[in-house]
Amino acid sequence: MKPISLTRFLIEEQHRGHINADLRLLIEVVARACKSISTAVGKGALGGVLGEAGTGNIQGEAQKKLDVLSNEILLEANEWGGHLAGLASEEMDHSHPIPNAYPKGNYLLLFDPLDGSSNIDVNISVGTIFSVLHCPDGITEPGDEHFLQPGTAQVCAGYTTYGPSTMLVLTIGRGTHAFTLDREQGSFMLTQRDLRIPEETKEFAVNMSNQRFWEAPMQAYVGDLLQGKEGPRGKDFNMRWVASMVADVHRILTRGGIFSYPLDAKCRDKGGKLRLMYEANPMSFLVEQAGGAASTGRQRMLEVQPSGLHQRVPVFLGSKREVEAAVRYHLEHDAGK
Ligand code: FBP
Repeated sequence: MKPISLTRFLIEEQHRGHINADLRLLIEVVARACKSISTAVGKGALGGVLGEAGTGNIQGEAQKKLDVLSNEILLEANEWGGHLAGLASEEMDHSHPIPNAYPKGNYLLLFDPLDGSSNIDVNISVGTIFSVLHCPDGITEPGDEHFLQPGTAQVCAGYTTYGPSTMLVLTIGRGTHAFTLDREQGSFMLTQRDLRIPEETKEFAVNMSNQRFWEAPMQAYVGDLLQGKEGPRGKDFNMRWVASMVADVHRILTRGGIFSYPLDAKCRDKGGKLRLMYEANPMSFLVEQAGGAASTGRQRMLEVQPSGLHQRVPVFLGSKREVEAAVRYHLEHDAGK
């Protein structure tokens, strides 16, 4: 059967009453912005978009030119459409209310405009991650505090990965679906409906160079993985680490595995490395909708009550049984077992 377009997929979901016209339009606008980012990324050095921008963000990170360009593309595309009350981005200190010149809507959009920044200049897959929330009733000028809703409040989440092909992976709370960009037609086409993550896995993804900084339960968990079938886990595990969360999570949504960025002595004072609102929460919604699990190591990720727009958290997500195993090591350690 010929794949259907993202537009048709969303219109059919609207006809079934699963989304309204505003959310459908919002998703279409984000997808269109990602097509522009895909074009810019694809040009690489020929487009003059590689390298540092010479500016920094609130995370204290040096911004890449593509971080800034992707942020501008998403801002410009989403400001005037009339379906948003406000936006928030990894690259902006505070939330961005919709200018009064434009009509306002009932949704809030959060995004990491260019995930995997350390891989931009070396031509490895990067991506865009986004999350959609309702704007609280009666609020027309949302501030940062109105975005601080738990992951369970998300009405939509997705990411676009800019790799050998450009793919958009999306959930509106009814499964997780993958679309591939048909560059000739300029349309995202549905290529995998209802992705399912295998519950068991033999593949883990973590930055092993941080091992000496990990907590004891994480040391024990990975130590047992590395012992393979001679060890307490009774099976051999393979390791992968792309250092672009979108690419590592896409592999897991496609063939299973566990992704983790645990708490370690280097990022303890910040609460973790990865950001809750526009990295961990959208990825956790996508993973759970594909039959996987997502945790901080001690709590279901989607139930974390946010306290800040750029809050960081430890992340464990992927194959259900494996995430449960990693959590068990942490909870048993905390219980002094
Ligand atoms: P940003 O690039 O958006 O800042 O994201 C952080 C990130 O690059 C993730 O995509 C990735 O999983 C992780 O950091 C890589 O961390 P490390 O450099 O420690 O391997």
